[in-house]
Amino acid sequence: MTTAAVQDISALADFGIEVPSWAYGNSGTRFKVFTTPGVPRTPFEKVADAAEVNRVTGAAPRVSLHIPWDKVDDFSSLASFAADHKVALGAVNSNVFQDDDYKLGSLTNADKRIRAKAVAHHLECIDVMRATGSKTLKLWLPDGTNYAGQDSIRARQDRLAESLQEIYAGLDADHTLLIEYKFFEPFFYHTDIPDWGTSLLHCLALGDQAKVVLDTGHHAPGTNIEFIVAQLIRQNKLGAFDFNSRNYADDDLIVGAADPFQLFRIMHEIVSVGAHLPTSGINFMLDQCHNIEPKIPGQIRSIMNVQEATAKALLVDASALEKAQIDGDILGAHAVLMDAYNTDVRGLLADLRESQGLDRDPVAAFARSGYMERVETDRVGGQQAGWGA
Ligand code: PSV
Ligand code: MN
Repeated sequence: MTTAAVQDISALADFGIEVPSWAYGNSGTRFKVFTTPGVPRTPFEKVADAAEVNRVTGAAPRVSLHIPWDKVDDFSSLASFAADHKVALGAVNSNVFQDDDYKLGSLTNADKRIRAKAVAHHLECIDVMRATGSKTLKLWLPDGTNYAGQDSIRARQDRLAESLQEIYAGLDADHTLLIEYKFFEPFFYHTDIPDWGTSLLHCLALGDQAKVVLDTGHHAPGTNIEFIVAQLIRQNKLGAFDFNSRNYADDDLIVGAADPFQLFRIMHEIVSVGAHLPTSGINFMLDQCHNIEPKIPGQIRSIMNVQEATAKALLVDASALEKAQIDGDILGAHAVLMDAYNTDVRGLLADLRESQGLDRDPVAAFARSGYMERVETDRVGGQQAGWGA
């Protein structure tokens, strides 16, 4: 069993999780996007909602933006609005998946004009970073083909490498380029960055400022994600997480909902090398949508799920585990992990929150605040934000 000596989860006080602006807008599937009273109509209102999540959890200090969904006339005023609400603007996500020009690809397109347009979009995102103070550009490449022979897989990799170099050359010295991967969708025969290996190869070719972002929903069923985490950390190439849950495909459900044990195993790899500490530079982000559940409470629950998995990982008795591993004590080693996983950490986390001057129960604190009732009354008229706007 875990002992009092190792029940120290205080490192969580400095563990921040970045939230996505798009989680607060309406979302759905290709079958239906449901509307919800009180949903933000502007990037400012999205930031205000995200700030509520930080207010009650004390653990969501930044908001990721998606361009052009979060385009505003004056990004520095969005940054000051965020600061007034005690949050900062985080990673800037590019978007090359909603323009007719990109039907046959963006950074990989055979047409030089379209490639240049996709590169220019990323340079525009870098300008947004300069205006908002963000240090991170995040690129998910939707490019791929639907039919064998449709385009040359090799030529597309060459064009991608060239386009990425142009984007990388536009970064400032303190910027990071995060390259995400996803095994399928929106195309179904081949994807140009389908896996962590391809992402890593491009990052290695680019240089130190390029790192891999691991979206937990972007793997085939049964993939051992914690293995990928360990590999990328060994190479100092794990730049960030997009946390969410998947049951079937890229479901974007609440992190830790589908498989809390997997989340614990991932956080164990992180904690075992101290990568949960701010010095690691790894950006722990959510990339989720809340199609049917209330959005702000959905985000609060997500933060709490990551905190619970991380707290359990912090409770792993590292020396007992190492001894059992070296001794070849298979069941003993496994038991050390399971003891930590099976510990109820909710009381410890509530104590930690109290010591930070927060409510012990962020969900109840938000419900009591009256914020939701207020925005439902105030936010009438205008166009509600949605995934894609
Ligand atoms: C793609 O599925 C992705 O994971 C990328 O991070 C996008 O930018 C994001 O989802 C949009 O929700
Ligand atoms: Mn993602």
